[in-house]
Amino acid sequence: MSAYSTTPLQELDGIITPNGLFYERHHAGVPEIDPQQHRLMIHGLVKNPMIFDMAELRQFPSESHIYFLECSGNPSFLPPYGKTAAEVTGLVSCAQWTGVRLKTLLDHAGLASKAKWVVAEGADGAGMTRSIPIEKCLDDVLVAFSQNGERLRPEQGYPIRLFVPGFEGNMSIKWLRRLHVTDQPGHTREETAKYTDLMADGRAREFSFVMECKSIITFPSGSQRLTRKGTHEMRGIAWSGRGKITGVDVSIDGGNNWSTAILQEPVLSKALTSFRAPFDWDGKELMLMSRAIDETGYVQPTLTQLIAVRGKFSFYHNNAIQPWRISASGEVTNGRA
Ligand SMILES: Nc1nc2c(c(=O)[nH]1)N[C@H]1C(S)=C(S)[C@@H](COP(=O)(O)O)O[C@H]1N2
Ligand SMILES: [Mo]
Repeated sequence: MSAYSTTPLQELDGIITPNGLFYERHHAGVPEIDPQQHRLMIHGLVKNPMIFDMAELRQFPSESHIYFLECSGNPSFLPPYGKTAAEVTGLVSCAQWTGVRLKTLLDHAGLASKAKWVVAEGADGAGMTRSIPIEKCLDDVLVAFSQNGERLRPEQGYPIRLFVPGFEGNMSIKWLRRLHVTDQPGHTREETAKYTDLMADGRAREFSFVMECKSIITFPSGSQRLTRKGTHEMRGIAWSGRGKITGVDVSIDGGNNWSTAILQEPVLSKALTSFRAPFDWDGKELMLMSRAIDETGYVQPTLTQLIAVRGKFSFYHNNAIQPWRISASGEVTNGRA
């Protein structure tokens, strides 16, 4: 089993990723967990430390929400650049998640006044451990047990995973077994050796949580082909970890001119949003681009703009505009290569 698999974005329509095509990333394999034996512990800065079995968890009030999940290395800044949409940004998917709000469980355990962070730990070989600020934990974080109506698949964290909407995928700890409430972040391996951004001055930025606004054209995209001249429909997806997508601009001339794409309802906060725009192809070379804008007014940057801010050493959090070249013969290739 490979350490990751991507979602075939260029083959899908709509905003819901079928469970069998959801991207998958694990650092030390997929553990086989008996739900009868599995427990979730909440301890640390709480009035009543607790251990829940899975049946107890399902007796709390639950909620369902549609959210995207994206790995922060999607793609990294390093070549080789992918050929297809899946190879470029296939580490993003979107599903309807059902679970108990973490706030509900924390309220139940009773937070101490000093509680500032929750350090979440998985029951896999990696013992994946990440620190989440208490404000986020009391906001929209879920302890999820279902995805698109069915119980989580083993690869997605069965029987329970943390789901941290809009934050880098790594924080949505799968096979969740422990929530340690603390007054400090854990500064765990995953937030020191990895998942930090090395800046131009040699210092590393820790805790770059939010997945910034991004989009990708899925048709026409790399490895596809236009077989007739005339009007075509450009299609794609956009998303932002900060909330709703408010617009997507598209260009066919490499970003010199932009027009406005049509957004397909529903447009949901921290979920994929589909967009469409007609364009003409008369057999000349084109360079297709999309740039998304979110409700904070943030505009998806070019790679040049991103590198100007971050320097050349960044690895994670590349949300740059993705160009696709259409050749005179109709072949679509990565405009970056
Ligand atoms: N316990 C545990 N949780 C984990 C991981 C892991 O290896 N172990 N991988 C993380 C990473 S890097 C990502 S991007 C997401 C992927 O979730 P998915 O496989 O459901 O798409 O899970 C995160 N949670
Ligand atoms: Mo990831």
